[in-house]
Amino acid sequence: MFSKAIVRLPCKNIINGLSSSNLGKPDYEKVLLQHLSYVKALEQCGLEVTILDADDNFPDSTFVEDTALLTSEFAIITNPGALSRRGEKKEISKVLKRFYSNIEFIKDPGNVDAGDIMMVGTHFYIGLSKRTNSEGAKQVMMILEKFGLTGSVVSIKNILHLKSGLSYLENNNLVAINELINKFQFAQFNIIKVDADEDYAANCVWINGKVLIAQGFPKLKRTIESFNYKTLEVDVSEFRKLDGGLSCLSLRF
Ligand code: CIR
Repeated sequence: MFSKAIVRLPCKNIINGLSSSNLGKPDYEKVLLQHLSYVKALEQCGLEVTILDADDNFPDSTFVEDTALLTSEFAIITNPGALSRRGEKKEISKVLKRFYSNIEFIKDPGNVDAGDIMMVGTHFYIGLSKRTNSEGAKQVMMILEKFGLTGSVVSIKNILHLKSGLSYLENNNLVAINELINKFQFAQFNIIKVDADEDYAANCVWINGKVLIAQGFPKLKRTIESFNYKTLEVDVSEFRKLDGGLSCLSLRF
């Protein structure tokens, strides 16, 4: 169960955020409204949400998930793979000092975006992506082991982060896109397959028994509900323009 979340208000400069999509630039007014609805949805799941100020120095800083991995006992500040996002780690470490006494750091030449890390109980799957390299994953695994947890790596190809194509909904249920369904690492899970035309919605978020899902993906929504989850739809179309999804917008702990 989670009790808290941290989000960062989107800055005006978000329109210059990194993107590999051809969906155009986000509309800042809509960005703010969608972010507000997102925070409300987190609160509906019972989380106490800390809202950080917008930071125009870092266009992608609202995608706060990438900057840290949070567990019940300790936090790992990552070393984001994109140069323009490196400075975000300093900002988030100041904030996490309020919540954690055990804080670890990923160091060069290791790179990690925590959007590449999926928690399943005491095990953490780490995606090797354009943003997370083997050295970064190795450092994460060493830290996890120090605290009695485990990690393993999964290579990904056509998505930005591991969790762009994968979400763990507890109870052994794993939502996954086609690229990931046959990975041996996930053979033990009950796979909820996402149709290719709804791939974007694979990034959904389990919070205390409810599942946040991107608005506009009825097939996956119905399937998830057939597993007895209550879903909460949130419109994140403006964040999608920057390859961002629901999980990227918060740190939950
Ligand atoms: C980036 O490219 O870093 C941002 N525009 C999107 C980050 C999305 N984060 C995530 O999937 N965890």
